[in-house]
Amino acid sequence: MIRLFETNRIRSVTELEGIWEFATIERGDRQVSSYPYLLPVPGCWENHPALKTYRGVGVYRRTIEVCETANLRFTFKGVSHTATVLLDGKPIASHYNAYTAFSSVVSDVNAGTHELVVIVDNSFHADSSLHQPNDYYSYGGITRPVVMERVPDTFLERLQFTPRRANETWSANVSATVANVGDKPRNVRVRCNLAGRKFDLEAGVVAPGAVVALSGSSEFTSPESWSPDSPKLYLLEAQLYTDEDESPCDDLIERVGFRIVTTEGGKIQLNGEDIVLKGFNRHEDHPHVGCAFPLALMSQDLDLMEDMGANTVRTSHYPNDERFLDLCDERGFFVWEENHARGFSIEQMRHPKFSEQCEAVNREMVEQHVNHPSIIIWGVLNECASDCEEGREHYVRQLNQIRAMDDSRPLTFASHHRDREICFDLVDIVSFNLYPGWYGDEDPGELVDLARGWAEAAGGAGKPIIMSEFGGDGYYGYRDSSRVRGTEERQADIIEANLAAYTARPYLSGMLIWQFCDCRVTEGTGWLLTRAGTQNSKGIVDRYRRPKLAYDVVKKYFRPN
Ligand code: ADA
Repeated sequence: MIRLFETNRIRSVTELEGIWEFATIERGDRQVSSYPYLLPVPGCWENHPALKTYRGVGVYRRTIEVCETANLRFTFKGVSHTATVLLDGKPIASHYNAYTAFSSVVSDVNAGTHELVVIVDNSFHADSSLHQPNDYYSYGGITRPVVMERVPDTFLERLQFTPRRANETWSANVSATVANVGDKPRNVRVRCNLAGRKFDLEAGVVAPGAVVALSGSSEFTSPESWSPDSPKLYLLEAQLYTDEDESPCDDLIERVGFRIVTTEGGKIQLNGEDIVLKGFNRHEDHPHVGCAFPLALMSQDLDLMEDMGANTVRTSHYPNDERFLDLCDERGFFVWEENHARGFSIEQMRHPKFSEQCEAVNREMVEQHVNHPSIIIWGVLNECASDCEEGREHYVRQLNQIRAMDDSRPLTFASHHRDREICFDLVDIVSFNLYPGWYGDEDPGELVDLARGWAEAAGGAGKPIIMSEFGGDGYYGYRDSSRVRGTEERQADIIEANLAAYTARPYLSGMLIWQFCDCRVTEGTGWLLTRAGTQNSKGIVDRYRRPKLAYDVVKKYFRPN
């Protein structure tokens, strides 16, 4: 399943889901003499018994049937983590980063059988600055859906919808990116249909091999707004016309919601009303599927979070599968989506590819997910070097990049630098990762009051504050009345103390528990990579989603009635 709604009525769309052939190869090699495995796509190769800990290069192969000559557009929603795609032996795309999609159009593919090959590398190779041995697992495989579309020479690449509200009137700003893979310039027009209203975007000309962005807006007197209580969604249907043609040659449908997010008076507002974010950090990780989640397991995670009374999920520490975001849109569940970077020191940020790879993931994250009403915050660079001038330059650049693409959402980053932080002036929301009761024995209430002072002193005065991470390990099934570290009892005590303190402080705009579920971590050396059981065990449910004792504690605070 690609999305939770139909994205096209005119364009033909085929999902290349199924069983692909697979072989492991040496890095730099391209010759495969046989494919000994049959693996599901989407899927992680770690789910095959022979590949449970395989880190390296693998080749996926399948054939596709084309019934008449056409331009084919291949979209990979996620390949973990470095991909090279070949059609009939010719490279057509390459991409770095597991958590964003990429596409490639091949013109005039003849009728007949063709071979599609994807070389996938999940090794921590020298060119990889963001996928590093870390406190989560970089799986291997084609982990999100693959889509094959037949597109005309001129087609709709993407739509961007921004809702605005002034004096009780809503307007929609829409921009359509039109691509031309043909050899002639084209006059192009885009007609939109949204909430029962038809409107045209400005017309334009798109040169061969180029893209053009066409924009327009329309007012809406009384659309139903999107909110957790009433998550009303509308289809934004766009049709593309070229030259003087009377019928559209292509279409694209997005699903949107009317809502605005503001940060005033030290609070976060949705449609003008103050909100408090109560929820979880979540890794896309499950022992049965790795990071390649089917809809049923995504939906189960949201059911569990909602059962505990949560209203928010932070996609720590990378952009998530868009079907998960679709589910959040439908449920009225808030999302803090963040780019891909966890815990990098200034030395790691000096990696020659770091800026370029961050730029790409930021651009792709915003372009691909901007239309989800559930995303109310963009985040960058979790726990990186925001305590020094050189690190600050990265924060400035990345926050500016995101703001230039989307000025309708507040920005933040999660800091663990306490009173050494120097970047709070750059963001709209101040967020702290502090672990009272786990990495230190401070009192959570006293610590958060102190943190409020750090925010004020470091450029965060008057801004909303979120406790973006807190928690402690609890090994599922390890129950003991001694309540020693690692017992479910001790974890429940830590969560209780933290939630009691934060829910009693009206100045806080959010509290996000680390973490929803236990997650697999990279095996290595050093304290981070030698965690017991090769997992981060701070989940309120374990990797199989079995509730620990802390589950009911969360419920008590997040869902008091
Ligand atoms: C950090 C980090 C998380 C996780 C957590 C922990 O705050 O952001 O990814 O590693 O600590 O469990 O220590």
